[in-house]
Amino acid sequence: MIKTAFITGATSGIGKATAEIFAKNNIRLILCGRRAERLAEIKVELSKLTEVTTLQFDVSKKEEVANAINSLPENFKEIDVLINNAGNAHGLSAIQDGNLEDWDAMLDINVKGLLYVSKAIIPKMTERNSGFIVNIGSIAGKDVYPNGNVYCATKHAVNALNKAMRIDLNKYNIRVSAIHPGAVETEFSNVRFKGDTAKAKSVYAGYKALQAKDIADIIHFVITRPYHVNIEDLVVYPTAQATPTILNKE
Ligand code: NDP
Ligand code: 8X3
Repeated sequence: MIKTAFITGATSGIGKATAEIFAKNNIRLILCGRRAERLAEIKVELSKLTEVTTLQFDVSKKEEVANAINSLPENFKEIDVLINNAGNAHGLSAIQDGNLEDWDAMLDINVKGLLYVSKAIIPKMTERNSGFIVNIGSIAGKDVYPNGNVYCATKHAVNALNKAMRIDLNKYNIRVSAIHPGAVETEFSNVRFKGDTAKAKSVYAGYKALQAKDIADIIHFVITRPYHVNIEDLVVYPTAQATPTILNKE
C-alpha cells in the first residue's frame, strides 16, 4: 500500500493535481518545487486532508537535491512512490536556431534533474526491496516534431531511463512506470514561450486539451494497482489529438 509519495514539480500543473488527488486518498505527501510561496500555499490547503511536508530545491542542482532529500524529517524518510514530474520545454525553434541556454535548461532539468532525484531516493527503495517510480515522459519521448528537437531528445531520454530503471531495479521488487501525455493545459506553454501568454493560450485553443487532473487521475490509478501489477508505459492523448502535430481544431 502506498503511504508516502514524493512529487517533483508539485507547484503547478500535473504535479499539483497529482498532489491533490493523492491527498484526497490519504497519501502522505512530500511536495517539491522551486517556488516557495506556492509550496507554502499548497501545504496549507492539502494539510487539511493529509500529512504534508515540502522541499524547496532546483532539481538541476545536485547538491541542492541531495541536501533537500537528506533533510527530510524522520517520519517522511520512507518513500513508497516517487513521481518524477518536474520538467518543462524551453523554447520551440529549429535546431539551427536553438538557444544554448534553453538546451542546457532542458537537459539539466528534464534529464539530469530526474536522475539526481532518483539517485537520492532509489537506495532507500532497494534497501527495503519495495518502491514505485513513475516517470512523466511525453509524446515528445515517443515521436519527434518540427522544432521540438532538444525537448524531444530529453523526453526520449526519460523513455530510455524508464526502461533502464525497470531492468536494473527488477531484482529489488521495485515497480517502474512511465506516463506520456499529449497536450495538457498547464503552465507548460507559458514556460516554453517565456511568459508570452497569448502564444501559450493559442496552443490549447479550438479543441479540448487534456487537463492536469486527467493525468493525475491516471497516475493515481497506476499506483493503486495490486503490487504484482506494473503498468509499464502509457501514452495519453486528448481525443482531438492524433499525433504531436495532427490536431482536430475547430
Ligand atoms: P508546469 O509548467 O505546469 O509544471 C512544471 C513543474 O515542474 C512546476 O511545478 C515547476 O515548479 C517544476 N520545475 C520546473 N523546473 C524545475 C526545476 N529546475 N527544479 C524543480 N522543479 C522544477 O507543466 P506540466 O505540469 O505540464 O509539466 C509537468 C511534466 O509533464 C513535465 O515533465 C512536462 O515535460 C510533462 N509533460 C507536459 C505536457 C503538457 O502538454 N503540459 C505533455 C507531456 C508531458 P517550480 O517552477 O516551482 O520549480
Ligand atoms: C508536452 C507535449 O507536444 O508540446 O510534452 O511536446 S508537446
